[in-house]
Amino acid sequence: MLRSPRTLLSVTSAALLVAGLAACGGTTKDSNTNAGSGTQASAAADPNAAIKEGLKIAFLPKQLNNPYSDVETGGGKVAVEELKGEYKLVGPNDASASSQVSYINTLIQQQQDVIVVAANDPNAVCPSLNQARAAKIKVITFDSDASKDCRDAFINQATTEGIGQSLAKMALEQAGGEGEIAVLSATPNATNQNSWIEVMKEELKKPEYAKLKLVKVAYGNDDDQKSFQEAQGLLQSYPNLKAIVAPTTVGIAAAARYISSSSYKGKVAVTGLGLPNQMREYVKDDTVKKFALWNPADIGYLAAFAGAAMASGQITGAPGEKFKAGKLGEYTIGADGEIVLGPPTEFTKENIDQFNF
Ligand code: RAM
Repeated sequence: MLRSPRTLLSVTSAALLVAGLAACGGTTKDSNTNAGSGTQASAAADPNAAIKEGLKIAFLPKQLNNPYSDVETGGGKVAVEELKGEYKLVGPNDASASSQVSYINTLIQQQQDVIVVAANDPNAVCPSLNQARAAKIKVITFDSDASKDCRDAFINQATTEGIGQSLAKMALEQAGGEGEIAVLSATPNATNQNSWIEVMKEELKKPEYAKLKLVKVAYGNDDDQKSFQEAQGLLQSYPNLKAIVAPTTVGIAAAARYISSSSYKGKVAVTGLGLPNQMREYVKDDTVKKFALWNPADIGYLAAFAGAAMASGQITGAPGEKFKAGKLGEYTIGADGEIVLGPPTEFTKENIDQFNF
């Protein structure tokens, strides 16, 4: 969750704010406001309701051409098959703020039962998502949340605090306890990365981080080439950099590729969040000592089960409600409609070969 203070706004001014932000093409960390009053729980939940067959469950990740999204939605597909539903996958080829809006509008026309979306911007998607909800479509965010007032539940990969703290800790270890570090993030609008970076910055205020200096947050937009160039640019601007922390699978892979073939190999650490299959060669050639991630397939799987439970009336998104998520077991909805998958895994040379995603 973003930690920015909640602003109390009337419904009308909140709507105007959302419309205004959408019009200007997106929301960056500082302009985001969670103007909603929380999850809309309409009818009462019936925990004994049977899961409906034939539910139309559509996945809309941040972007299609990202190996992370493939693994994530692959897990969703498996779940939809187990649920005897109809799986659909749509999405843009870039993660820019408003790139998902037209897809949401089409999904509404198609009368999907559930839209599972990783928001590229917390507010740009809101008017369309609320139209979907008005059309009785359940909206589940996963991976990257939308503003709370335009979705029914959020599948968070791990706690936001846990991810931010782990990024800070890995940076400290990898930088050898002191010196300059830089963040190489995804897009400037991404809800997930922005909330992790915010937690990271809070962590860096603690005494044990006193000798670590965050000199720059760069954005590779989850585009491989741009991320590579940004990594290169960071070293040109900050030749004394001790570590690049990339809280994005695209960014960390591009940064590792750059460092591994440069004179900075062995001098500049790369850490953050990555896919074991993309990172294996850089762990084995010693460019990367440690990084972290959850299993993206499980997020997609859990999101499909949450969506089906909601579309069947078992849950409404209210805190305390429980539902069963197939092989993952039972989950309880937390504050603000958030469902946490579980703790992330740390990968090193010792364990990386046990993972295949
Ligand atoms: C990228 C995307 C995604 C994020 C992972 C860690 O693939 O930005 O949203 O969760 O990295």
